[in-house]
Amino acid sequence: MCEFNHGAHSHQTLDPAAAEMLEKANRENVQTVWDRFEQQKPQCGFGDLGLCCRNCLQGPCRINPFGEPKTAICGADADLIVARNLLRTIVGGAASHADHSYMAIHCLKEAAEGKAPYPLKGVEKIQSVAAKLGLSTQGKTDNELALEIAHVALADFGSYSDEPMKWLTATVAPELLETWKQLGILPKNPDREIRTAMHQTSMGVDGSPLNLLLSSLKLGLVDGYAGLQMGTDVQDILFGIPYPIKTEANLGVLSPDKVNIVVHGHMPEVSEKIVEWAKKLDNEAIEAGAAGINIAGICCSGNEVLMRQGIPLAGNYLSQELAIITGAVELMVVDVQCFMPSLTKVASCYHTKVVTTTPIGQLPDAEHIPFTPENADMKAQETVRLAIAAYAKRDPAKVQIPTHKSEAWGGFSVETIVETLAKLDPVSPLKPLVDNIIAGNILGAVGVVGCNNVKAIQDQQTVEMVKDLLANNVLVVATGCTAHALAKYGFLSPAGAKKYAGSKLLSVLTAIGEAAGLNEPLPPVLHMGSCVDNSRIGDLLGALAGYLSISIKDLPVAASAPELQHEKAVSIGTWAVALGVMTHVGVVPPVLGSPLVTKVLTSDLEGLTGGKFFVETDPHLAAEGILAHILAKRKALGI
Ligand code: BF8
Ligand code: SF4
Repeated sequence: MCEFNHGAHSHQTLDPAAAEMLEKANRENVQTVWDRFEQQKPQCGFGDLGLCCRNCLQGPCRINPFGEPKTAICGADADLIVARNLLRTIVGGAASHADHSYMAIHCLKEAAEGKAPYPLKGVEKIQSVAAKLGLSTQGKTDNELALEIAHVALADFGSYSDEPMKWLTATVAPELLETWKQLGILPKNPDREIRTAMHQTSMGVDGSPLNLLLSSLKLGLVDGYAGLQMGTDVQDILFGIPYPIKTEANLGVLSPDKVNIVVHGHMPEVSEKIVEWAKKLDNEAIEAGAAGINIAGICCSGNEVLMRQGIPLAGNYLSQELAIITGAVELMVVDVQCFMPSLTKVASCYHTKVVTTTPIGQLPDAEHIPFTPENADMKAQETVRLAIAAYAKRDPAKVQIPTHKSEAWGGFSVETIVETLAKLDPVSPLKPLVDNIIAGNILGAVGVVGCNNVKAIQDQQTVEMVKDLLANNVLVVATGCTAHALAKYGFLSPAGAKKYAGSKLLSVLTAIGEAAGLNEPLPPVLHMGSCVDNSRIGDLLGALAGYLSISIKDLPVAASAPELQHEKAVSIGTWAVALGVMTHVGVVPPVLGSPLVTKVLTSDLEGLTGGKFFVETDPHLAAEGILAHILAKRKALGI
């Protein structure tokens, strides 16, 4: 594995720390995701266009976009194959998010019943979620109420009625519900919708591309409410509502003299316990000759512990192998989603231990330490002690930690944003924000979210596009690996406001920052959390639309995933367009093989929900398109 002969090709990253580690990987003959991408070239054109089907054993079938065959063995054409594949992609994303939130609900139930060692830290959230769900709170303890909330969530997963999901109907405005009802896309039990969509896309069932596209919207709503919304609500109850907190980002956060543990994946049930026990076992690390224990985060686990604990970010999706290549990571603990199967191979070149923790997320050469809500304390101790033991095996000759790191603020929950704005107007906190939008000081707002994708230069599309948006006085909120990307270049810091924000936006950020007692402007990009926390952006949009008595689709806002890679990013995007938000994607999804599907997604959809996809791989043109959209929405509002 450490004998990989790198050819002469340039690595594609904007991040100087990543570039430094890629040179190290070259010297040490370690293969990375960029090398494997090169080996995959040229990627299959049929797959790229969405024109390959393997849904039955007569296949694989391919449609030739330039001639024959125009139909597959069973008679499916390009439109059908692309629409079926798209729905299966969205099912993959929705299933990942729904399963993630189900695990959190299970943990909440065990915790509320006193069977799992998680004190419920989000007491205010218990009250607000109970109110949203219409639960009576009188005479109930926090634990009793939390248990009732867990049961409402579980009832959605166990429902056999034809009623739409309770969590959805309790969250969104009646007017949106009506739109979705008219379209026939209100999801029932999320597990059932996932099953039905797999059935619908199997050989010889749905032959209607348009019907499949409507189901795609429905599965987008499964993602939005059984995944994102439920996940965030439940995680806030368990671990607390995030509040602004300062930290640092990029590989420079790794410590030269401490035991470095990297948390990676998505489940705060695991990462929070690692943080807790790392603090408690710090002395053992000192006894082992280290200066203590340092935790850093990759991907969404990083975002989760950043928001609530101020843990620094080591890097986003494409940097996960590079963290190990520093030679300074004793242990990387993963749970579910977005960890590369290559991690153990990279780790085998160093002293790094890789620990898997869930029954469905195992790696053959990793140490498997199965976490459950009940045993989490024990398993977290075991994991942290494994890291301490690994410290003795660190090879100083192989250690090279890049110096790059930037100040980054995280933890901008909706609760925090409203509380901060209340310093300006205690009676009507959203008023100052809306007034500034109306006055044009804030031109609009964009949620920039999603991943890295090895097809794009790491972080570049995100950074270039966000620079253009901020310069044009557009406020940006970010989640997921995009938040990491922006953190690395200073966008999540007050200094970033002075550097990147247009003058009008800067004056608003400064006024809010001063009112909040910061003596500095707010960061121009507000870090709203992990990918499930995109629900927070949905909540904020709902609140703004409600305040103005208009629909979300009429707001001067947009969403963007400049470097998406995961199925989850596609399902989140589909939820966003169902909400009525124009959603930019900077990597072309595999739909271009069907002119019909492409047209529906990028144009016709607007007539149904108000939202649509906007595909643009050039970051400056993407920003232009988004700005034009925001200006058109402003014009329609008469502002
Ligand atoms: O759920 S942004 S690469 S880590 S999928 Fe994955 Fe994409 Fe990162 Fe978080 Ni979201
Ligand atoms: Fe081919 Fe149809 Fe089977 Fe797909 S379902 S592999 S298009 S025969």
